[in-house]
Amino acid sequence: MQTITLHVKGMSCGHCANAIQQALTEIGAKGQVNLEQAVVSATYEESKISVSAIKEAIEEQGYEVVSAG
Ligand SMILES: [Cu+2]
Repeated sequence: MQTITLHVKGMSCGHCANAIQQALTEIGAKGQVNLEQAVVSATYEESKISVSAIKEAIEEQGYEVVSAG
């Protein structure tokens, strides 16, 4: 398992956090959102999911991933 920290623009409330967490669950990752820091921690299996898939899942919900690492 691998965990990455993504800085995400546009998250403002619990609805945003839920939308992102659910989108990550749908691709088989586990997301944890920190609204104050505008950070999403994603835990995933490297052999199954790519970082770009994680970014895409977040951006499809309407948020901007400004950095991932
Ligand atoms: Cu919101």
